[in-house]
Amino acid sequence: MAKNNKFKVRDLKLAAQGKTKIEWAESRMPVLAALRAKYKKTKPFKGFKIAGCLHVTKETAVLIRTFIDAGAELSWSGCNPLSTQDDVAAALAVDGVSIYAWHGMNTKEFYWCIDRTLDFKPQLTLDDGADLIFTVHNKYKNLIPSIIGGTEETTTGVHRLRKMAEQGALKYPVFAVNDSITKWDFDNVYGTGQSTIDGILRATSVLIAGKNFVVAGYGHCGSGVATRAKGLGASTIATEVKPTSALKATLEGHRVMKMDDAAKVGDIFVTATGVKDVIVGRHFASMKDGAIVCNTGHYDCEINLEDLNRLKKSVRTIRPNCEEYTMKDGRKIYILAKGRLVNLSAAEGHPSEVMDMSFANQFNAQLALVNSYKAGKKLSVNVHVLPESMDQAIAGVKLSTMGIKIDKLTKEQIKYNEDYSEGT
Ligand code: XFA
Repeated sequence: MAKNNKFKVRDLKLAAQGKTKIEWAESRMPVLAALRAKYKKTKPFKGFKIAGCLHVTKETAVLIRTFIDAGAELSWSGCNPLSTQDDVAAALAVDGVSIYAWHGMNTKEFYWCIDRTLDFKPQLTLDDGADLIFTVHNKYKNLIPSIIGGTEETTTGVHRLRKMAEQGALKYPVFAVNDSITKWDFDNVYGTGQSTIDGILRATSVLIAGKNFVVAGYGHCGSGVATRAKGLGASTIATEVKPTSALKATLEGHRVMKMDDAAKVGDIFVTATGVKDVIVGRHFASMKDGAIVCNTGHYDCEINLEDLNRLKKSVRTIRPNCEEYTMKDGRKIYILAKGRLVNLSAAEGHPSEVMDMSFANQFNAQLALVNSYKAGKKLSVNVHVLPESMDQAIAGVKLSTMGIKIDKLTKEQIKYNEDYSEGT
């Protein structure tokens, strides 16, 4: 590849280390590898420019390489100043990718980077959090006529885009990658499930078996965490506000109770609700000596640390991401990662195997945009979801790379199903 790429990264000397990391992720992302092999010859993205605004991690680097092999031209920035892996960014820059990302950049720099990725007039945008789409809509309206469409990775981004579409403010079609089953279900249940346990273990190294493990919120993330904790031998307790979720937790073998009651018996607490003040002063006041408390929900306000600070006598750091609060009555309570997402702060977020499927959806969504453009079929200016058949295709490839074979419906079975649904 001709290396006329523009970039701004922290330190190019980190490139070799970044390359090793990317290769490791690559070996764990078989669905992207399959897409790469499939489109390497036909290059469906040839002549198309994609601007991306997505966490610059080793997994994203594998997605970037997949797009490049499929013929795309790219320009990339990170979508969060703290998620950029500087060694990965360096490896991409050395590899010829136009990339603007470094760890710890400020807000002004963040938008400067987005602006640079728009300099090359992309026809496609790829987002995590919709900042790129917003920037195009607010600042670079002139680009809109030549933009085919965009894709969005997260719940928050999709939510913002749907609001925009409702108000008629959205000016080009967008695929909500987040809404694919192979994205959000697997991210939340298996990604968050494992990485949360990973974070707790790295921060504390406690034995999970035999502990009363309290999970606040039995949504997809909470159920993933609870299932893993149970698998490690914990006695699991879920707290909920929604009857159907509470019932589900009960039937899946977890005890369900109010937080006021769970607070008295829990050894380890994980919040995964998305709302604030899940664990507050009165809960800290009734906790057992030695209780460990952490959060894996979207916000860092699920645990009320102001309340805890009022109840404490002293605080000290025990190990990275583990702070010991000594209460006025002498009990000790341990807070992990200052109440921020423990799976990101104390562990490494979603494993590559999980990102593999999320990013295969990103790839398919971008490809769907290009294919509809080539076919002369204009997608309506709205937030679209990928067809279920694409979810099934991704899951199918994942299974086959795992060496797992499944059954196929026979012609007779298909006919039976069709007759049945017609009500005959
Ligand atoms: C960092 C991600 C965020 C990293 C990057 C470096 C390291 C660890 C911050 C992120 C997201 Cl906000 O990645 C993790 Cl050392 N991810 C996604 C991710 N999680 N998300 C857990 O791993 C999903 C999510 C989150 C946090 C949805 C809604 C709100 C918060 C990007 C990524 N992860 C794989 C990293 N493997 C090293 O590529």
